[in-house]
Amino acid sequence: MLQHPTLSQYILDQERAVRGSGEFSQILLDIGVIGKVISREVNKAGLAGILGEAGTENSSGDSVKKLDVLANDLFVNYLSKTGHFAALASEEETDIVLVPNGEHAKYVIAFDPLDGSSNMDFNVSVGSIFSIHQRVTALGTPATLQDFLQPGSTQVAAGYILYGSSTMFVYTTGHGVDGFTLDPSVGEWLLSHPQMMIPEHCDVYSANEAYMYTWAEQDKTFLENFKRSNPKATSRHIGSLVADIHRNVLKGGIYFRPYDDATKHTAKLRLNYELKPLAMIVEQAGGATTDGQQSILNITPTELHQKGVMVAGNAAIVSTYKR
Ligand code: AFP
Repeated sequence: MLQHPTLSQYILDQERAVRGSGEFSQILLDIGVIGKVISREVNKAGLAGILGEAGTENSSGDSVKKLDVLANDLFVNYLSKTGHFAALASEEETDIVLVPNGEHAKYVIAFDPLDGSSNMDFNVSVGSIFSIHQRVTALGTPATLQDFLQPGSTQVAAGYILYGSSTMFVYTTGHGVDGFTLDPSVGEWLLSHPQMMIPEHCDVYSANEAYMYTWAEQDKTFLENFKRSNPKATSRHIGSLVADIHRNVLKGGIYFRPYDDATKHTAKLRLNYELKPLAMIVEQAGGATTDGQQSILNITPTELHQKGVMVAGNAAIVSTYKR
């Protein structure tokens, strides 16, 4: 039955090849467990109206948590108990969360537990995103905000779980990008997309063109040039970042999110939870990312919840975007 290696077989093989300690394998397996639980909850979200509205009580009198709250609680509670992390940062939490007795743990993790959750009610794909760094503060002391203010280039692993028509776990540890599909019948992640690479051919662009009227002139020109120079250019924008990036990595495409309002420099996407990890995936899959001046991976955040812009996808096209 299992022609494809499972996540644990694959990770343990990789770990043996580099004679690792096994700690990293365990971290990825833990994230895989969280992904399976969220996948189960997302799949029955449509039943919320039958079993009880989120935020209320279900027919059995149990309170039904909103899915983004549930996903956040799961990430925080599960990862706090693994012993691998000194602190966590979530898109849903105001400040970093120190792990009790985590002073001797080597890593910190930032995550967006359920990105695109405003799409949930309409059965549109959503995703969880994570970014892992080694601490810069001394082992034996509590982690601090400083541990999260590191550029994406120092991430030791990053990835996402996409809850779509099937559930996929896609990650990189800096040696390419591997994708696993959840076989719900046996509850296993199976290696379905080894060493994902962005195809060279690129017809797709993903942009929320509703904001175009407030874009800078060069942003409008960039997109116009892309369309004009490619007669097959076509738009695919889901408005759920993980799904947009995933499709573009597999099919070839450009994700285009400049400042929504160029005069006010308003941006929506968060560096620590969305941009850094997804930029690592795109670049490890042979693509490129930029904010118009430098790779997204070279930006050092100065605030935990910092927002930014991103153009990501096929390297030849991304390299032509300047701001
Ligand atoms: P939500 O989690 O609030 O749905 O935001 C998701 C998101 O950050 C990202 O997944 C989308 O690509 C982006 O917002 C879409 O936002 P716009 O509707 O402003 O394009």
